[in-house]
Amino acid sequence: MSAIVVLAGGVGAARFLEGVVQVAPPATVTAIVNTGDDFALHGLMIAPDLDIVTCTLADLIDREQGWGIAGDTTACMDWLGRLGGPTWFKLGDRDLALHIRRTALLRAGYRLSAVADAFRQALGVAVRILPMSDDPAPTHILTDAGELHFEEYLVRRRAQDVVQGVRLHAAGPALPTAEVLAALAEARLVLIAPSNPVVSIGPILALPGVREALRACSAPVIAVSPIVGGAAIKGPAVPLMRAVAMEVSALGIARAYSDILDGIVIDTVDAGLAPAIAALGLRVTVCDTIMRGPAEKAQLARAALALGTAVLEG
Ligand code: FO1
Repeated sequence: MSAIVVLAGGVGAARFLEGVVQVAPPATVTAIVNTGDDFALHGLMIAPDLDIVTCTLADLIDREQGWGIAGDTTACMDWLGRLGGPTWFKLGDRDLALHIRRTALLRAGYRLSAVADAFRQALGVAVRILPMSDDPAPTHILTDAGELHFEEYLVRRRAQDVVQGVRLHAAGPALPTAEVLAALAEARLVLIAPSNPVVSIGPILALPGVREALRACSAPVIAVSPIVGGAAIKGPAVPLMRAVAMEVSALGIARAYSDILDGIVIDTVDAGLAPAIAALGLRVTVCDTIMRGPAEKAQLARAALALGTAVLEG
């Protein structure tokens, strides 16, 4: 049974989870991971956020990039390019093994949830890793250059296009898995990682029943703001938040989640926003939220857990 459930995107969430597993037994932690970034390339099923979370917790990640496998080689990618294949999304040789194996298992009829569980076990990760859905749920970005898959917008076109809107679950209706809904119902604490609220957490919350499950669950729901001093710690949160009329601040994050949230952890540079957040009826912890190394990751996780305990104690 899971004590702590973390809603997770990619790099920021993976780093936060590294903190959570320092302050809580890893086997009591469940990550519900965004699959809106998933896409097919070279005929392979790529699941960036699942792989980033799994490989970070397995201590295999390329720490400089935050994605890909440390020390990976590029022989296959070099040859794919030579043969006229797309090379804009860098897939190392070892990384490719994940996509080849995932594709084979999915084609053999396994659910994405079963594949994610097999991978985390094979790589020695004790945290339970749940894809938010087994259904395709791609995130599309509406831009002045047309409608693009999120990875095309972010990586291929380097987030240069003017964002006009965001289309979640662009392939049609997607459902949360039974495991996701059960984890939320059984949670003792739900944490929303410092991930992009629009394209990382947004796709999870937009699944039918998830917001309702979070409102109904007895566990405190605590977010960590990914916006510090009006800027994103990483990635294109600013244009994406603006495109969906979200204020780019820790207050904007609190407002976006206010129907499901009990408390939020914000950075010391945003201390001035605490009274306005408290006025929404939320508890606020103000602390350093920049995760420079293991100690800061643990400190941030501890702050989120302590806020959850404070909410429970009233
Ligand atoms: N991000 C990039 O900016 N460029 C890449 O070539 C790239 C390759 C890649 C391969 C595997 C993987 O799991 C992630 C990868 N990412 C790459 C990261 C990814 O595009 C995003 O950071 C996430 O989707 C956002 O969470």
